[in-house]
Amino acid sequence: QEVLTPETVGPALLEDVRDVEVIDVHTHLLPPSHGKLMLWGIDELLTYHYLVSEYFMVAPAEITHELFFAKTKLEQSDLVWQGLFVERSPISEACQGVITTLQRLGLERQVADRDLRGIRAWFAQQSLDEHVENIFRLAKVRYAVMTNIPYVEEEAQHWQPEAKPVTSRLRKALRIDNFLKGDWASICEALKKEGLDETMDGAKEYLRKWAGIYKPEYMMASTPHDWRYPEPAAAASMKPLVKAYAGFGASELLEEAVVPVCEELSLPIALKLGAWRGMSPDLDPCCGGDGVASADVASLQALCAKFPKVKFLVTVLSRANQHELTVVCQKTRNLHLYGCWWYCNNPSIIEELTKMRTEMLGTAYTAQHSDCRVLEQLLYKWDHSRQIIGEALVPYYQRLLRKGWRLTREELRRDLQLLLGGSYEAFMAR
Ligand code: RAT
Ligand code: ZN
Repeated sequence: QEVLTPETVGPALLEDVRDVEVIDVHTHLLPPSHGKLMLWGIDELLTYHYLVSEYFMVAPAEITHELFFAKTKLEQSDLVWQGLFVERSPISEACQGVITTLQRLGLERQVADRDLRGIRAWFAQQSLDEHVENIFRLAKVRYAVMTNIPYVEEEAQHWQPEAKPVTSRLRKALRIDNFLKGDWASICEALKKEGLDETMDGAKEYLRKWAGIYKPEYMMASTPHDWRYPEPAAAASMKPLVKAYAGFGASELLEEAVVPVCEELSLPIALKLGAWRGMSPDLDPCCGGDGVASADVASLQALCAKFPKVKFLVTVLSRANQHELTVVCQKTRNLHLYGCWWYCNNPSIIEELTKMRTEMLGTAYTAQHSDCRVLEQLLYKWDHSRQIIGEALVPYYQRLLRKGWRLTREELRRDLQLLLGGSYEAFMAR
């Protein structure tokens, strides 16, 4: 039994945080059976929406958004490489991610030579199924949860009439943003396609049907940036006044369809608060057009309090919301906090959030999720986060040990496992 000291706990922690097998509770990865929807390889890495957004800040004026998005993936990737990796040093987080990924794949020489062709040649040699397994093994990710959207036709067709078996590395999640948005028109379209009634019962049947196909870990939605729960009285009372109004609003859909079906099937609801969708529509073709807004954390608290039998998972996009959210999480038994999302998935913010969360929640939260869209991003997103989370945690253990607390290496590993998947599984199983 290795007993740690204030001197040995730091190196031990940094080693163990690199080794621990994590659970990735939210990604956009899809299995190889989804064909071109499964993103992998250098050209997908270079055209990740974080990088395309960055590229437009330095792109020559004649490269309009229209022109760029009309190009092939290969041409787009050439432009991003030239603009962000050749003409300047790739110091941003998303750029560094590409370099970490290539280094982890043993492509240092090609990177040093700025040899994009050589990099492409390496990827072209990979056989996909092996490559998937290899990446999960290298990233030390036990499994990742996908984002499965039933009303996106080209995606849904891969599951019908029932889900095909996929690698045990990927689990499913039923994504239902249109319900939380109160987008009754788009829900009706989906109901029509499935031959279901355009009623609240039809909507419930639709959720049940897709939950039956996916057997998801949870239902997930990102809420509109101005989401309020309960809906302000003014908005609700307007509805009967609108003569042609025949649909349901966000709160009704949540209370009368989503929550009852989740209760019935014992499914948690994972929420993502604070994305300001379509802030910069020019970038929407690459998924990069969204901004961030401070969300109403009190609405989340009200929702959890109103439905104590439903489990909620939550992450927020705005740094400004993080402190109040952490307090709400500490007080709310049916709520679990996960990850540093998107604009918060930057080293300086991960460090700050990990410290604050540890100080208030101990190990009862999930320190990170990757949100990967491209397979190989698992390498960099997890490498970077492991390092930062590890460094952020060291002082807490040193302080504890200086007080005479006896800590074994095994106990340290247990804690790291809790923070990177164990607490999630415990919450889900409770
Ligand atoms: O981080 C992202 O890739 C975003 O585009 C969103 O998809 C976000 O993660 C989400 O799940 O809504
Ligand atoms: Zn996401």
